[in-house]
Amino acid sequence: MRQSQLFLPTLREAPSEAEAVSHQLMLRAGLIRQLAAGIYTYLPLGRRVLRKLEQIVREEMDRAGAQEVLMPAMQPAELWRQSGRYDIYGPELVRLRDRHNREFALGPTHEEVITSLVRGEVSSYRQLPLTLYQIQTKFRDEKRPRYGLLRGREFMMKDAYSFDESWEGLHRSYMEMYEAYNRIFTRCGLRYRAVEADAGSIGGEGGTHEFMALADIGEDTVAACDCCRYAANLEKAEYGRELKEASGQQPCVAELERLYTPGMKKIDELAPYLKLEAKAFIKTLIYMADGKPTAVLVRGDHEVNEIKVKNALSANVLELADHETTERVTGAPVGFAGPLGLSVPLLADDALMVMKSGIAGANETDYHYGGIRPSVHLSHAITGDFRNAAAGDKCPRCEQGRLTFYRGIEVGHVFKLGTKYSETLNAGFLNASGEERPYIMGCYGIGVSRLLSAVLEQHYDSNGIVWPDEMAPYRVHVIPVSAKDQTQRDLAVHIAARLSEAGVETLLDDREERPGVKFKDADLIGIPLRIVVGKHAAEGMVELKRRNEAVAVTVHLENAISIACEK
Ligand code: 9G3
Repeated sequence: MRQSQLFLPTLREAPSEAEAVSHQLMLRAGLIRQLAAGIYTYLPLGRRVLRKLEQIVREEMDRAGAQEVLMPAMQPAELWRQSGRYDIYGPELVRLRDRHNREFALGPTHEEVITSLVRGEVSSYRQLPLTLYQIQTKFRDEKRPRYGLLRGREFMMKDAYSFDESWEGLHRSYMEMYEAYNRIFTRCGLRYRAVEADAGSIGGEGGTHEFMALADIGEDTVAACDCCRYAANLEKAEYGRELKEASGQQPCVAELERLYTPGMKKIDELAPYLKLEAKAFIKTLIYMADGKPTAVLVRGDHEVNEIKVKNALSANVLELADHETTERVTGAPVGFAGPLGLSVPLLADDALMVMKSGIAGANETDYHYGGIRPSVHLSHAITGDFRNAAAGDKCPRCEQGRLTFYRGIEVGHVFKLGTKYSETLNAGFLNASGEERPYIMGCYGIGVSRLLSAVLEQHYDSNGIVWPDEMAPYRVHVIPVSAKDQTQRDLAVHIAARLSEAGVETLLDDREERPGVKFKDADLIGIPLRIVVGKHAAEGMVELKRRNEAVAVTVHLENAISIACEK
């Protein structure tokens, strides 16, 4: 491809609204342009890379025995009503009416569609197992689309669905997909962890795994053991129980002593003021669980895990109470809320209940109580695991290692659905004994466009993108140094022609630009191998440089061509 013809609008600077590195690089390297918030056009270079990604996904899905289909984006609302999901999803589900005023949704995912398709065609156990997949545009009207393709409103997803006659069959289909995901992310050159996204391990009923690309921009937190392979989304991470009281000094205050703490609302103000660590405090948070005020108590250095609280209360909606509700329930402003004397249910985390004594708000402005002994003063509380795992906690699996935290970008998510959709959509088959049975299903997603951003978050340097070989838009970048020197231009054209004939994807920088501009652009778009045709062109000598190496070597053009043709 001649770069003078290529629609490649590079930018010197990234627009200020691009915060994520991958977003900045995609705009500067002319991969995408925004049409509207969370909605992007892929320019030629971006389309080439996205296609490379799709191809890796396709090859591994096919290798795993899945078959590619392509489903519509327009989905009849009736299907979503049958599955009971039409009213669960709010503004995130893009809804429209056709010319006959019939209701549709633009597909955010395709469980209903694929199940209704298979329902009509697969009626015997002999036709199972069956795994179908597609690579297709999804629509989710995100409240806050951001970071370019990392969180878009229209994005490319590979979604696969497996149909089995039994749970054992599902475990096999699930493992096939799990291993295919490992191959895909490895081929993309991605640093990632497969994390347990809920307590069940891969063998348990239900259960899901998320594939997290390690990147500081990631919105998820992964708790991983520094000793065994345990890793979990922080939302669901467990930890080894510290059976004894946390070590550290005991606050030297009398039982239930009132402490004057003027204006001290936060533990990180109180702790230095009282010369104590955060773990000596009791944090009291007032939540509304399905509209009912509930106090949740955790140790001062821990965070409430709202999913665990929600599950413990079997609440549909759980949210922090607003300030006036907190004041009404506790009689004091937020920073002075405490557990004593409350008339609402108390949930106390296990780690708090083993404290010998703690300090908490006195439910009175500017006052705290010291010397609270949870086993005595909070004996009426509902106790349980209500906190997030914390860095340094014991590993819940091997009990030797300690948990460390990473930020992650969820690029893949695999689920054991069981009969969740086959029952509501009345979709099943006749088993060997002629009995009606619902399909046992799994579903498997990869955010293909998000994966592109995740790879970029891990593959750049101060000069721009450094593509992994399998993802690069071109394999070789041929650059004549002087646009004026006919010898250099001719040799560059010759080399590019030889490589193209050999089937090597090649970009020839034939622009009338100064060398500095050419090399800056070459570094920015990050093609893995560069052949520079400079002052030694007359002797047939060229310079070879890999994008991820600093040093360049001078070789004869025939050597350069054979190196570039190596698979
Ligand atoms: C919706 C909307 C947003 C959604 C969903 C439905 C996420 C929804 C979960 C999944 C599960 C799996 C198959 C591929 C892998 C993920 N956001 N999910 O169901 F209506 Cl607006 O999509 N689906």
